[in-house]
Amino acid sequence: MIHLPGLNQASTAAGQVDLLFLVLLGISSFFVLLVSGLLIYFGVKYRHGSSADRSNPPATNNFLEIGWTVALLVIGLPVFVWAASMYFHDEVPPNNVLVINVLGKQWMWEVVHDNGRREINEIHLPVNYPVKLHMISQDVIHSLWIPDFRVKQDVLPGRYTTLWFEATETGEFPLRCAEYCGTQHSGMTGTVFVMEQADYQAWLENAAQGTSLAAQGEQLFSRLGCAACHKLNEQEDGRGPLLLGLYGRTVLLEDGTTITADADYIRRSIVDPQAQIVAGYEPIMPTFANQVDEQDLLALISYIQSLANEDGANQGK
Ligand code: HEC
Ligand SMILES: [Cu+2]
Repeated sequence: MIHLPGLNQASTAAGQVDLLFLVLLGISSFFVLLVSGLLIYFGVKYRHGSSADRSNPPATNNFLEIGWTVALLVIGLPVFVWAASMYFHDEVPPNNVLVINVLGKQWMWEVVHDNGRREINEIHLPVNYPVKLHMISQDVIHSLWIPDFRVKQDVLPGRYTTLWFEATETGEFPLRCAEYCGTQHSGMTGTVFVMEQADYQAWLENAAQGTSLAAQGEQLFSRLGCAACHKLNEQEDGRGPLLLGLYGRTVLLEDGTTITADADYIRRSIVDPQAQIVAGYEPIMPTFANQVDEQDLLALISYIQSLANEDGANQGK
């Protein structure tokens, strides 16, 4: 496979991205050469004082007009279809994906694994296994970029974005912020450690930190008094809806619309509960925006996600 200089091709997407990039570069170069070549040729041919024939300039040339329109269409559409299908592939992760949470803030990357292990400016992950980064910013817009994987995604305040990839080589790869985010933006760098799957498991379980994200969420859930309104079994009647099996379910809202209960919805339900009221309930839930930070929100979401519904089904993140 063709290689871009200075970069590894360390993910399943990298070869495709490079090929597309080189094809686009090739097409552009061809037209740059064609247009500038003609420019120089005509410049010389019709220069002041030359004996070129200027008597009968053509007003239209249908053959040329149709020719270059069709030719560009024939070149452009396949490139569009190709790039679009790559884009869809890069947007939709496979089902068995490993989720790793990433918080961007001025000026570092904070990484939280589901078992509670944390790291700063480092992401450890397994080779040959699909990984999805579940990301949010605590302040301004950042952008997580792993050049050797050819993947990049904005990290926004107030909304989760995701980025998935499958690393194909073990080793250390640079991690960058690709969105100017303040004075120390250029220092917002780190390292991705791609490990053999067994080594990764060992690394993950080696966490002395202990408590899983869901367990931290459970503690928060009782400390913040959520349980006063949200009961955890069908028998008890709470003032708020039952959260069992909420994750991934379709929720009917007071205004008649429906919404899928994903991480964004649950996050919004906690920081801005008045924005979307569940049908059949009073808008009495207070906002917790000043009592929780993004880490707490990840923990609460992870906890709610772990609450399977009655028949034990759980949609997964
Ligand atoms: C004063 C009672 C009360 C407290 C305390 C409370 N909630 Fe709620 N909550 C509600 C009510 C009522 C609703 C439904 C109306 C709405 O959407 O605001 C709701 C809705 C929700 C929803 C959306 C549920 C669905 O079925 O779509 C989530 C998620 C949620 N709350 C999480 C929490 C969490 C987490 C906490 C603690 C940090 C909490 N709530 C604290 C009353 C409460
Ligand atoms: Cu940044």
